[in-house]
Amino acid sequence: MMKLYAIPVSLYCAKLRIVLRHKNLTWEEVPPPGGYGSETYKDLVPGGSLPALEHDGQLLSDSEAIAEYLNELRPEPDMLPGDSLERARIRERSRFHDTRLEPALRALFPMIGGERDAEAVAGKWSTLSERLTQMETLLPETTRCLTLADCGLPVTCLWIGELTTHFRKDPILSRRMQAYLESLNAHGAVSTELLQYTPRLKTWMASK
Ligand SMILES: N[C@@H](CCC(=O)N[C@@H](CS)C(=O)NCC(=O)O)C(=O)O
Repeated sequence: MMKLYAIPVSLYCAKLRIVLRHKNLTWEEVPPPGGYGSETYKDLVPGGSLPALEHDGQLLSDSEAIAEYLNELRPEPDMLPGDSLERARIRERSRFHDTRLEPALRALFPMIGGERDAEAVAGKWSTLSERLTQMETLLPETTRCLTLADCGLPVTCLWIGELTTHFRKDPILSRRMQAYLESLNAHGAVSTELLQYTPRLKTWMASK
């Protein structure tokens, strides 16, 4: 059986659980040996990042590489459909999420709980809001099916909603984005993940 090295609250691990469920694959989820950031885990995954996937004696890291691997391993339902341009658009959107939007959200994590530098939060919040607007321009008009680009966004936006309350900000998820998220939530793989992830996020926030 496939082994997914993951921690419950990791956004990129949540992204892969959505792919795995949508593909109807079974997997065993285990914490990184020796703990998050440990040398023992780095012996397995030199970069030390989560998630990583062990399959057929091979170890793969990076959620995007793993997601594309799973899509080829189990071709149906195809999560990277269409002609070359459509597939490039899906990759473009997915990478924008991973390299621009999610890091802008992550930049706020050190500011959760404790003493708050309002000016620093405002700066990071404004960058996040800008990234979200940019992400919106990449969304397709219609959602024919769940694609690889749709698996990171739901949990990232769940975090954005949570941090909106935490930092007492005005909502930044536009109507268009909310409607898009609703259409994603119609997929069982997404709604199941959100259902299971939400209490983990609340517990993590409460611990800060
Ligand atoms: N681009 C990577 C990013 C993964 C990532 O940043 N994971 C976090 C946990 S959510 C992590 O492992 N951070 C610690 C590190 O990179 O050393 C991916 O998609 O897998």
